[in-house]
Amino acid sequence: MLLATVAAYGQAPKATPKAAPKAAATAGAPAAPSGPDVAVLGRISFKGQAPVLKPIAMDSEPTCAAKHTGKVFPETVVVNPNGTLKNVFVYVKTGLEGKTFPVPQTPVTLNQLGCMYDPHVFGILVGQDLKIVNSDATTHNVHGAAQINPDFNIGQRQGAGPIIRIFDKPETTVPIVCNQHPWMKSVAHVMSNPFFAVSGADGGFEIKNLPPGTYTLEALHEKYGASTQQVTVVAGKPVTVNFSFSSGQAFVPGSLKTLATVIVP
Ligand SMILES: [Cu+2]
Repeated sequence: MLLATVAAYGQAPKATPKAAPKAAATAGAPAAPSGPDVAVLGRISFKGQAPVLKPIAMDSEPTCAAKHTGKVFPETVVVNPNGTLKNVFVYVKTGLEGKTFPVPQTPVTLNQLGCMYDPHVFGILVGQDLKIVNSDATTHNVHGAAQINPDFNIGQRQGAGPIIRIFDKPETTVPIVCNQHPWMKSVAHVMSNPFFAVSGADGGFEIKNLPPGTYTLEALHEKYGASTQQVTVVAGKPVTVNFSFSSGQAFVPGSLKTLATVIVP
């Protein structure tokens, strides 16, 4: 042992490669975790031609139009400047069966501002309050077009207090639309676990505090459908999982595509 150590010290020191300059975030560059609690991180790349979306005609609601400085586009497909896809919902689909998680006391807020929903895509736990706020000088009609949970359809006048809704069962891709303004759309994903994230303006996502184990992750996009990957999380070491969606791919409903990759723990 001692000899080996001496021999090792006797070797000529290897040249240390120069640190590469930090590159701007691109779809191909590895993502770096933002903190020690990040368990899974990655980026959603987008291949192909981004669809050309028409600006929303908001003339019928001048008070909403006045809240925007430029043209407003639908958020159905948002391709970021670095070639990644925004608003992709990534969550742990399998691997946590039988486990329960505390419901956050803080609500998820869905704001109606300038006749747009903010956020456009969000996750919420079963039993958690969804607080729907009207910040506009007009009446909205909040229609949660759920299939598994009860459908709801509630008018909300200017200045009215928040509407609180609670989802009873897990359900992905619940469209929330406004019957007054047909361009308004948000997508809710009702979860039984808190391990989810939405890709942002750089296409990145982070799932924090996921315990070690093997899981199926699913990435959901409202136009391009579902994509799944298996991931094994090891304590103290973030694992990178990148997804890719393509402009040419047909919509693949999550329930069909993911059947083959279900992991029984
Ligand atoms: Cu509305």
